[in-house]
Amino acid sequence: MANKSALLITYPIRHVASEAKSLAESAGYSISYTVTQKHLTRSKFGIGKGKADEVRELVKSLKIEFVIFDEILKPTQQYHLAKLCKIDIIDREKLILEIFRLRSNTEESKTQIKLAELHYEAVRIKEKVRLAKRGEQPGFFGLGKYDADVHLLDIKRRISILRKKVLKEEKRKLVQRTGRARSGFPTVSLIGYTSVGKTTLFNFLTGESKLVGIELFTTLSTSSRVVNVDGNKMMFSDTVGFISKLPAYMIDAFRSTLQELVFSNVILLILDISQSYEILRKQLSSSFTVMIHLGVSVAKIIYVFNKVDLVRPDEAMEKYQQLGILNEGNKNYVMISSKTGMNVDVLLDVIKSRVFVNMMKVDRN
Ligand SMILES: Nc1nc2c(ncn2[C@@H]2O[C@H](COP(=O)(O)OP(=O)(O)OP(=O)(O)O)[C@@H](O)[C@H]2O)c(=O)[nH]1
Ligand SMILES: [Mg+2]
Repeated sequence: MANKSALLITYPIRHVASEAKSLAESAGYSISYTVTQKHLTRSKFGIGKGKADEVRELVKSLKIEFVIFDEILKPTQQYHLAKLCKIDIIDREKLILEIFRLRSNTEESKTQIKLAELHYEAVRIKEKVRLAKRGEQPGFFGLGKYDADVHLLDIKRRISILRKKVLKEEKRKLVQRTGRARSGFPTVSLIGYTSVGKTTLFNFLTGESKLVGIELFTTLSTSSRVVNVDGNKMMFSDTVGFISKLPAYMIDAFRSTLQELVFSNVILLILDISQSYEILRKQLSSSFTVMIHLGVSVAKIIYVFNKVDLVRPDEAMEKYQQLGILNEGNKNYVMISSKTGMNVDVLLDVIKSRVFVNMMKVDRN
């Protein structure tokens, strides 16, 4: 894939800027220039007018093809900035959608992503209609020239067809899950921020060889395998990673994939302990946001600090303590390396005891 030259507008915070760059690269852009700003949510352009003019000049002189804006922009802001710079503005929402689209390789994930894309488009067409009524002529820069109302109706129709498809898949999975529940296998789901090592751990536990990678969002669809752990059969599920500022409708589009979590007996919330405290906090809060949105019980969590092979033990402990995770009597965290297998046996012991406790709780309810 030929890389598209882009100018990145992001926050002046190292880990935030570096994540934005990884996202952009994962979507096939190469960043030719980076502009950092403390505020990216100003009313008209996201950034201030002076900065926006500066960006316009940079775009012209450096022959930039796209501007990547590391915030979720309102359609009006996106429109104003696109009009000023005369090129497409890819905001964080669009960037994530583009990566999802590139990575989707199953029928189900393709449908889910199409649904999210149509939602994104519908919001922008509505804005186009609104701008047109105000006498503006928003008929360019991706907004389309044809009759917006007709287009909007068509999108709504397609959304409703895809929703039905997703719903059908949800039902199919529910039947599958009920069957599984009857067969009595406890289920253990692996969740966490993108790139923390979920699939690497899944592969280690199940002997699978699912794709892992440093790029963001390597996994987009769920894989489940039954594993015999010391005579106890358990079902492990790997799933799509999370990221900060993931709009709720995108979580909803992945609902059938993520619903597995609601029914799991144990949730392994995986964090990358080799990252800074700020990033760990972000990984934790993004995972909580998704879990709360889906209605997953936080009580089922075992915190798994992965990539411990990359840090000194005292450093790892210090970060864990800084996070202030409540540990009410039961050990609810394990430090492991999915790459070397270090402590995975300890993790399995913790899982076994937790599965038993959690299943007892379910039985009593
Ligand atoms: N050093 C080290 N690297 C690891 C470990 N676990 C995973 N990695 C690396 O981290 C990167 C991401 O691993 P994945 O397993 O693809 O992560 P993921 O959480 O499944 O990521 P997504 O599917 O993109 O959300 C890969 O380059 C892995 O080799 C570990 O314990 N130690
Ligand atoms: Mg993965």
